[in-house]
Amino acid sequence: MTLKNSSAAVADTHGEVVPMSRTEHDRMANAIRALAMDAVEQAKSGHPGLPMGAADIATVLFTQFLKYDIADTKWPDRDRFVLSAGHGSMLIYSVLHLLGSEAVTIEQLKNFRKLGSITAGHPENFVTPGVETTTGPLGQGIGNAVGMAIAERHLNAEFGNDIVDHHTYTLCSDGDLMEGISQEAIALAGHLKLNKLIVLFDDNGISIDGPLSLSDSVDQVKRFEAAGWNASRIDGHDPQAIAAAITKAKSSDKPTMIACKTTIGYGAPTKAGKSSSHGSPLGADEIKGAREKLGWNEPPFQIPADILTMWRAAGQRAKAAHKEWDKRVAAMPADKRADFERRMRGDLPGTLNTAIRQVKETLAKEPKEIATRIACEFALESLIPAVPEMVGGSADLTGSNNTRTKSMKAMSAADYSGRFIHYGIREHGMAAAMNGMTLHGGIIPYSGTFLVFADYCRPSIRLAALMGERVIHVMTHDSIGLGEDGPTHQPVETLASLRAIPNLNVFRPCDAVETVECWQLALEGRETPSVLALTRQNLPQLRRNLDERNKCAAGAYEISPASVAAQVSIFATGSEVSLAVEAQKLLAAKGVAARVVSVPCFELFLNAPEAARKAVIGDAPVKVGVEAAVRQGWDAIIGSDGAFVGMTGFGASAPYKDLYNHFGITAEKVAEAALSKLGKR
Ligand SMILES: Cc1ncc(C[n+]2csc(CCOP(=O)(O)OP(=O)(O)O)c2C)c(N)n1
Repeated sequence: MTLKNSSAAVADTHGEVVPMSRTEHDRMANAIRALAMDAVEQAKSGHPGLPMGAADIATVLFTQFLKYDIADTKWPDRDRFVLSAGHGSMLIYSVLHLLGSEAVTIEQLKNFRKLGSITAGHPENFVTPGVETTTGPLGQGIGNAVGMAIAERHLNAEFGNDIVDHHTYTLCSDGDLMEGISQEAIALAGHLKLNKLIVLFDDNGISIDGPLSLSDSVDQVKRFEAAGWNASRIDGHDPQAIAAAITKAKSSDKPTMIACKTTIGYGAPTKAGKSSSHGSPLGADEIKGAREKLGWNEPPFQIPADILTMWRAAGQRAKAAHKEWDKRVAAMPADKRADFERRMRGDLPGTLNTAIRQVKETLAKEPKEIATRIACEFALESLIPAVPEMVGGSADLTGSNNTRTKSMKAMSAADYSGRFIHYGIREHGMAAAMNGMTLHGGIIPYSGTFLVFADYCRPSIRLAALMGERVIHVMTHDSIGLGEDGPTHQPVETLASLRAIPNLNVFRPCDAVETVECWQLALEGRETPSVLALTRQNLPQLRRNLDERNKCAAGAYEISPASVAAQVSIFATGSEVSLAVEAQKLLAAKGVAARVVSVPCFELFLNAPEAARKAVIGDAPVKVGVEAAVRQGWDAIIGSDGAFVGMTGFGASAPYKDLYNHFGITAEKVAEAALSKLGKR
């Protein structure tokens, strides 16, 4: 593509690039600037600086490059655009409106940041059609974009160029690149040579506190190059330079970062280039001055018809490509097509239930005394062939997490078809990339790390929960039961802190059968992320009879009934369930009838109808909770007068059986706690 001097370019409705004058480009970009400053002014809050500064980049990208059909924002082969700097949300809302989004109307822009509008303070993918992911916590967007680019390459390897062949673009600010997560994301993308990933860095040198020189002196171009990227610096207000850099990036064999030098708040007479334009309304006088400077004479929220026409044409530019793609999908072999479409819808294959049943049958025939992490691998041996969209991984703990089955090939730059990702020691980058893969569609990602490192993933897990994304985190070594590695590695508060996240299912299975049931629930949790907390140490198989029902689906159930009316109910999770069953025997020997309830998932249990919950909690006068973790959260089950056997502080380094004795988490102590509540001690 060659551009005439002093002209930019815009695509016609057939997707071809035709010359556009610089004046036309400027007016199109100014439409974004005007909408952003007017909407922020009307809302009396928001961030005008970024949209005004990055308007030229967005105009070039959306009018010349983005393969996008505004009429079908879910088209699977569209290019993805991630506004990593979510505070600049008015950029994406303005663009969606200008492109012709039916949802993002001018009324919505006028209601920016108001209750019930689809133009929230930060972009939310579950609220605004056309927004690919929820951003705002800086650095998450670039992490998601890496996941989307991984998903694209993986599905391309499976379904071919005709069906999956698109780019992922992300606009990042200084803040995105200062966040630690960006390093993990960049390093992973460079290593995997994700050449269809293009980062547009809004290099304006300004953050909230003032000039970046207050806190940063990184050479971002060198940094990206060191991570295996192409990187260059351009004038972010020169449409030709932007177009040339993107064109070059598209033919690169590496991911590309384009540092676009921009002026924050471009056009504002006194605030441009200053942090004062970052995050507050410009004010009436400044806006008046900006209109004059930009030569924009329209009243607020009005776009001249010719500019709107050009923008609307850009919204249609990939329509023909979309139609061609539809034809290619229609021509696919029926089974391949059905598989592709099923995966993109997020439906599970019918083979899943067969696989689950097989695993349960095997376990009923040959019970296994194994750690739940080993049970996980055992389940995965059947699940991986049955559910082709599962893509696993580990943050450098593959052998400990047991997330890789024997047949799984590693994904690499040389072969993206591999279904196991060596994420490296990058838990946060892993969790953000998994969110991106799920958002892309066609993949169910699962991870591996130690439970205690959930904290390193937490911001991304929280966003997965907010967005309602099916990502599955396998987190092993889930208590003091990991033993000698000691308190740095022994989670005590982690389960409680994860349970505090709304819409996150935290599973802690007690044996091999519960492990496969929890896997099934995690896979079926279409709009809910899951954590599977698994043990390092072996556990007996308590569930010995084949039961086709998924008992864990209730969140809690009676695993060992009392022989007569129970005086004591013992509630436990994971490794402590077998200990509770031992305590039940000790109590029986003392003439006290107890029942044991396994609680593999608090969230499912606490969300169950009240009658079901009451039935499981039962009416035994004494309730005891057992979990090798802190009590927080348990009162919802055992009540504030219930007894709790668990941890009150950090663990220690020793063989695990010694630790259970040392911290008093034993069958004897559980029995003692029950007897004491009964007044028998
Ligand atoms: C993780 C995280 N920390 C802090 C913030 C609050 N915050 C919003 S924007 C911003 C930095 C603004 O600088 P920059 O990223 O360069 O954006 P620009 O000023 O160019 O709009 C900060 C600290 C955030 N959104 N996310």
